[in-house]
Amino acid sequence: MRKQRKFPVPPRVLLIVLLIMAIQLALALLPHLFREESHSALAVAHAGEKTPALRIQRAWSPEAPPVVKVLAAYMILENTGAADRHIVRLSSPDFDRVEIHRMQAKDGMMRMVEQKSLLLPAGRAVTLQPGDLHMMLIGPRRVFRDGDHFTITVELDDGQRQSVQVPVRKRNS
Ligand SMILES: [Cu+2]
Repeated sequence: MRKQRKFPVPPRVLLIVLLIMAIQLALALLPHLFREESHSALAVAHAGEKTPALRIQRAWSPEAPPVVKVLAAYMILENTGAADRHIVRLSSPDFDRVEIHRMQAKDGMMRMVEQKSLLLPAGRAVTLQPGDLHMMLIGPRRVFRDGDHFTITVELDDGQRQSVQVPVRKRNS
């Protein structure tokens, strides 16, 4: 009679059974952990909807001749939240690219410098206006006339997104 016969189950089989049980336990727990994570992400998104930290006002874009392939947009961006935010991305279905530029004097010349990330201080308003900060709209996908609108989506560093309808107006109206 061999020694192993004394065990009701051979040790190797017992080990495999334990391993299967451990894997089953891990599989049962893992989706639960992921679910917890997605729940909290959802809560953040809802909180953001209820209290949007960004208020956009007085948006407009000066009408330009159809040959002009770069337009500008101006507006007031107010951060009504308690935390500083940055604009990290701009997009529009009506343009190839949207950037934020600042007019800066260099060597006696005014130049436009792209702002990769624009700070919106907590509780403050940042004004985009001619000769200063502005949105640069590159590659319009159609011609915009006085009275037309286009959409720009602003994305903040906390993931909050806000779209603004920008009316096109004659420059001196
Ligand atoms: Cu510019």
